[in-house]
Amino acid sequence: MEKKKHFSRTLVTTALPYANGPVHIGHLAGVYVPADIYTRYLRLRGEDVLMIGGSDEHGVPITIKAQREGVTPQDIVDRYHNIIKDSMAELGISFDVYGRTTSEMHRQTATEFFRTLYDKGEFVEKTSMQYYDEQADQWLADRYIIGTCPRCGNEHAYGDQCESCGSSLNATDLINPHSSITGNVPVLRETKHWYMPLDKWEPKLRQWILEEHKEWKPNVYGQCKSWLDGGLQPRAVTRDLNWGIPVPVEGAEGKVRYVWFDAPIGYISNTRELRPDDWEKYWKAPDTRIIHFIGKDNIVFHCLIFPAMLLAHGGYQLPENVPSNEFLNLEGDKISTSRNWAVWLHEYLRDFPGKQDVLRYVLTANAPETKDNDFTWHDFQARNNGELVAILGNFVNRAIVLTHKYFDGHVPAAGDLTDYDRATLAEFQNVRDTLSENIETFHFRDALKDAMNLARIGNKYLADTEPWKLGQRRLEQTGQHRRPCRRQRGGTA
Ligand code: B3M
Ligand code: ZN
Repeated sequence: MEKKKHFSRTLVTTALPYANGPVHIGHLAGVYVPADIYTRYLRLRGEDVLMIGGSDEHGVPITIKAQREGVTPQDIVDRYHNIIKDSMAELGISFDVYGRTTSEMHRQTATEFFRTLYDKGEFVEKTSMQYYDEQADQWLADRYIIGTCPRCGNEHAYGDQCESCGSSLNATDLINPHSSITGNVPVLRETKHWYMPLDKWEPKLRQWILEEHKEWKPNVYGQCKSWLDGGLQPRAVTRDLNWGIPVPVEGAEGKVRYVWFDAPIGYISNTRELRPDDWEKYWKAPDTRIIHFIGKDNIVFHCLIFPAMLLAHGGYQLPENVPSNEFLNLEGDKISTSRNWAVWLHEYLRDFPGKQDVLRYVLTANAPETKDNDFTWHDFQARNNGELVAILGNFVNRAIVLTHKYFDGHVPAAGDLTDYDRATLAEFQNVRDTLSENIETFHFRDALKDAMNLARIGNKYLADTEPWKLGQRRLEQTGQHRRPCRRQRGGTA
């Protein structure tokens, strides 16, 4: 068996949600709940781990929302950053920092990063034809332009990305392009941009992923392989837009950085915000394990584009793994913000007060780890009643009631163990080891099954050994059997 690498610390990053709307169960199941399980597990083991999150506040998703509502982009991000931050905290997602890409620290970090690449000659400056909406009098970057994906035929692909097949696109690749502002067919106009020659990094990326990370999840590895086999193209990293971080070089007035060239650096700036004095070891030390938790539409950005940026910069570690989930549907239908078809986290928390763990449980039990999955309220109810209450709740309740009734609320020292006791303890040990292994390899559904198996074994043990009989005898021997039981109502246990 391959020897496990030793890491002294772990940096967990979670995709930065666009601050153009609240988060829903799809985001939670895909990214935040699994990342939180992984981080809490490492913390419990006493490891040095940081969980980094934050809002993605630049780019076209924000300006489109602002235009539709007739407010400023700043209004939009201020509103949704707070809703997202508060609701995730209330769900118990235990970020060590939840920052934002409009922060001063981010602007500074991102600007330094750009300058370093620029000064090293890592960009290619190129004039090309880009789409322009004459009626709106505006350049059509990214989501401002919609058309048919040349790879999968999805008719609602954006100018930078198809969310259906995960492809990262150039606007001019789209078939049948039209403006998302006016619906018009756009014209082409000349403009200058800075490009990252991804082709230059292709051999390194090939070696790193295809040879050195065969253990990555098949969906992630497969997408990367298909991209690499298709050949990487230079990507523009600047945009003609008035919302974002200005491009800090001459001749780039009025241009901002492409949001995907900006947001991943947010992981770095948020780490720096949290640990101003020693952030670098979490990014640069070879014994740091970096894990990016993301959704499947972000694979190409985290596995190819961001690593190429880090390689071009120099001095940074590449991620050890990029566990990416598939999508969660709702009652058989794709979750959609525009159709308001979602379970929004802030509304769930309002409608089910105190029921955070039920949602976390159901989203993990049903996590779309290997294929798209479906969330239904029927399943939610069935899992709550049939699993959480009947198995886990029952076990915990019986153990606590017994401890209070017969041992005054203190767990007693173990007496002589029977063979059955020993076998049960060994079984616990085995399941616990499998559970650990499953969490460490990002199989959270299986890990949850293991956790529930611990409760099942416990319930069976209680039913088989009937410790209340023993307890009753003990009370009778010590003459305490008439003492009323404090705090508990009695019952079988
Ligand atoms: N905001 C896309 C998304 O929410 C984007 C992720 C950024 S991670 C650096 O799907
Ligand atoms: Zn596509």
